[in-house]
Amino acid sequence: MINKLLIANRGEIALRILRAAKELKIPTVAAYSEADKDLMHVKMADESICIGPADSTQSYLNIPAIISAMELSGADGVHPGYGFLSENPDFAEKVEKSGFDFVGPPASVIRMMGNKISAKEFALNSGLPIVPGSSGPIDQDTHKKAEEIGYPVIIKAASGGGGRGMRIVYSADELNNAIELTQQESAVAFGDSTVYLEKFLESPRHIEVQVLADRHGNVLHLGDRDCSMQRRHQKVIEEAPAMGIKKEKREEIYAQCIEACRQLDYTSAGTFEFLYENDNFYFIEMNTRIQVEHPVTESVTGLDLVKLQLRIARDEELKIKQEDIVLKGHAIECRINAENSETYLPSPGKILEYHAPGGIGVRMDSHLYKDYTVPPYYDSLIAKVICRANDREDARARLERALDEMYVLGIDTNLDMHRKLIKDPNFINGTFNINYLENLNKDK
Ligand code: MV4
Repeated sequence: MINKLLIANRGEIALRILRAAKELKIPTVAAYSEADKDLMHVKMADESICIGPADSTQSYLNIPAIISAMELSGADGVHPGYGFLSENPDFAEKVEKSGFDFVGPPASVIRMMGNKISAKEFALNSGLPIVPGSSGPIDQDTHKKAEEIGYPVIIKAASGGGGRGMRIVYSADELNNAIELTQQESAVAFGDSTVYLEKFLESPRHIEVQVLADRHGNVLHLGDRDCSMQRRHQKVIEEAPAMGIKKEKREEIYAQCIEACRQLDYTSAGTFEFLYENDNFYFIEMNTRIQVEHPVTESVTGLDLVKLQLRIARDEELKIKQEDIVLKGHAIECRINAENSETYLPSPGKILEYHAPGGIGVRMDSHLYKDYTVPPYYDSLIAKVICRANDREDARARLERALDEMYVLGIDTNLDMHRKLIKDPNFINGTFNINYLENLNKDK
């Protein structure tokens, strides 16, 4: 039911969750680490409880500490946000078994999607298009399979994801060595040496489909996003909808995602991730959490995804039908990080002065305030600036204006990088893929 919600996260997403809970009149408990007592949402929550030291393994990743915080505060629901425990099936299971509500899909679904081989196998069986490759873990037939699909191929860890545990192989003589190295690395990193093989797509876009499902069998898609503008597996700019995809192609992939959700008994918000190349979608992973970039989808649908997640977790039935969801205009998000513009290293410290952009069509999700000190222990995301307008160029121009208004003094940020990037002719024209930003930085 959720009569009191524990927020098991920090930063902008914790504030985002707090705002949604407030609108639903759900009392909140902020679970925070020793380094985070000054966070905006900790001050704003009805209650707060310290769950451990700054080191996230002892606080935001500490399952017993979070369960205890629920018991001590009387919270009966928990929102994990993104990162940390959001896709940890053991945590979701523990919450379920304690009789509490986990804001997300069932633990069993999180577990299945956490294994990339079982996720792919499920996707294949449900009718989603997948990247050609080994059906299941690597075996004696792998060399034959690699010849068949053609080099380059990629070896991926079954327990990897988000860019960790992968190796590209350009020719047959490198294959065995690459398999062995990836297996060794995966064993160390994930405690699971299982790897699989796929055709390596050399210049795809990263396109994802947002879905939402309640506990009464209603499943909706909320359109797509392009997240190709990234470096080192960190998304930098995201937008909705993705440019230049034919209507029929879109409708086809949406229908396949909805069918997959039905077969999974999926609930809550989720995202199907695809590589997109030569007008074809290839499923790679499913994210079973709310994502950083959800505001671009909120901006074009007018829906509050976090509020809907909470309503779903309270067993409410979705009132909106698919035909009620009309995508309006275009939205673009810039991720503002506290980082050094040359080294990309985190740049924590005290915010001396600060101005948030505003005006029509501008949204800023941020926990920053003047005199707040960004701690060095966590992700360097300090703000998301999202602009919506009736078309992409107007949204882009609005973002250009909004970024010019914004300033953060006292720490280094990537604001200047964003100001440049959104004026880049290839960004303006939409001629970019997942390699674009990485290659742009190489030229410097
Ligand atoms: C790939 C690929 C090319 N071909 N798989 C990286 C993260 C993980 N989610 C999957 N990833 C990739 N899988 C095949 N068969 C290229 C990537 C990839 C990537 C994907 C999405 C967004 C950014 C990326 C950056 C580098 C590599």
